[in-house]
Amino acid sequence: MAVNSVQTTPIEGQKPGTSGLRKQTRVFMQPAYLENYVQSIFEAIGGVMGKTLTLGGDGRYFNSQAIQTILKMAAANGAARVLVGQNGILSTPAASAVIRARKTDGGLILSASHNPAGEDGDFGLKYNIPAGGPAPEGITEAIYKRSSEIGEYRILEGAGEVDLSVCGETKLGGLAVEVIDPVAIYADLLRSLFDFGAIRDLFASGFTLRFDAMHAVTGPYAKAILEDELGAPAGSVVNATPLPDFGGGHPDPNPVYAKPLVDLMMGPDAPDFGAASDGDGDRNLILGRGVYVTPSDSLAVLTANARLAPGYAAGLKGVARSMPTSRAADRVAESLGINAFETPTGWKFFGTLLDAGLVTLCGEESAGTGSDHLREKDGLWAVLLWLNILARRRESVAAILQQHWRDYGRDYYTRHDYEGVDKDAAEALMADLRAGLAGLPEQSFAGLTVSAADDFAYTDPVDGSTTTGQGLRVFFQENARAVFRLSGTGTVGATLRVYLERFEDDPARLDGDPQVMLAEVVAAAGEIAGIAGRLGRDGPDVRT
Ligand code: G16
Repeated sequence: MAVNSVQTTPIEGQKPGTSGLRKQTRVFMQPAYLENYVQSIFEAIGGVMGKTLTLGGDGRYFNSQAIQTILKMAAANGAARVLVGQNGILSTPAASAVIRARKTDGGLILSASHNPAGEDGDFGLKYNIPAGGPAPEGITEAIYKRSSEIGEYRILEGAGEVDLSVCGETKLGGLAVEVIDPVAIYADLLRSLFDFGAIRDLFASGFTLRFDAMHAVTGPYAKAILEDELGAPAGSVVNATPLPDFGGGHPDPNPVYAKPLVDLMMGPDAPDFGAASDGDGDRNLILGRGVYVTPSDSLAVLTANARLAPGYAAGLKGVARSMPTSRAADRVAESLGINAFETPTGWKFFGTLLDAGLVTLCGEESAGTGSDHLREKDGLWAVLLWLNILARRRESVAAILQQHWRDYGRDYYTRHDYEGVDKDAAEALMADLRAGLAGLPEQSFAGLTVSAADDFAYTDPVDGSTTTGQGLRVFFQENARAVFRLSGTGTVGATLRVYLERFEDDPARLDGDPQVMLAEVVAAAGEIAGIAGRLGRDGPDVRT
């Protein structure tokens, strides 16, 4: 075995998006693409000489090959130890748990999250810092800068593949490769937060569950925790075997891509509780019999009820949500007298607030919820917190939600996605909208009058860093809001996201259909941005 310094040239476009670098799998498989990016990460964090890293991914196509390459590069760059999930698998929350529990010098997570997998799908790679969370913008910018200057990468030559199928330690040159159980550390952490006894009693009383792992990484975690440990009936976890192409599906847990689960929950044979997670296990979808809980409402309900779980019994320090997430959690925070923060989209923006002890729970409309137990959002954690609350309240999901709306009012909410649209057209739409923002106040659209409009900017209250251009907000006098943003996680064309909400506290109007209750806001947003004409689309591809 020898360390080989391979001459290379910069590859354009290695710019991390909302959450790491995501590209089509074939792009990642091009010669030197992965190697350039990994070397850029190593150099941007000051090298890995003598360091310990965590490594794992969601098991999608190219995961195994990429892991072997990264191990050889870590060895060649002088890393002391890499903790790698068995067979190269670690869900994103489990990777965060390992980084924190074993105090590694950060980690590399291989995933394109909810994006489809396979040779014709997507692949991704991100670096998480030693606190366990996604690298903040200062580091991702340094990685990108490095990738545009790179002249060589280092890799171990003459080494065979490391066997990752058995837990234990092996050597790769001077590097210790420690293959770890992907579930154990993570399950220990969850056990410390929730009343597993109460949840076990709930299942023993006949409570029924369907968890759809969507053939992605959470299957083994969900089976071990929900079925084997908590006693959910065998078969409660479906699509539990992770497949390299996620079974050809789109593991984004929303009402469109998790339609079979939603149909079951809305039908006569619905179990008491339904949930799903995404490709890498950090997102969640929550359903009750006959009811879909929006991620924004889920965050609010969890904030209001978290004290029922032992890990949060002492109360919450605060709650943070991304800007496009509805204001439902803010109302709960106000009534509890705790902090509430509004951050840009991207879990990385919660890191400083969590590290500083300013917030305990965080959530995003994009189906992410989590707490200070990790620095990633955590799909199974959200499911267990809901189960813990249900085990203590012994009411249905629908009853809990309705009571919540009676107590706090309801933020009707929907997100409309226009996927795979022409990039230039989408960028021009946003540019024109941005240019016209100042002229919007006092104008009326579809019966609603604009009260204010801006381009969201954020100054981190802990480290003072500033981020601009994070989404265009239009507020209406009628207690409604529309937000426009381009997705930062797609790989083809552009995806326009339009986030729509309206607050209602009339007790007689709390049970409406969001698409009906928001029809005026949808129409106003369409008019303001000229969506149909400019994008040539009659309607969105996804309504969450
Ligand atoms: C990532 C980020 C989230 C973000 C989401 C949506 O999630 O970690 O914080 O809300 O992308 O991003 P966008 O609207 O830019 O597509 P994940 O689950 O894809 O890692």
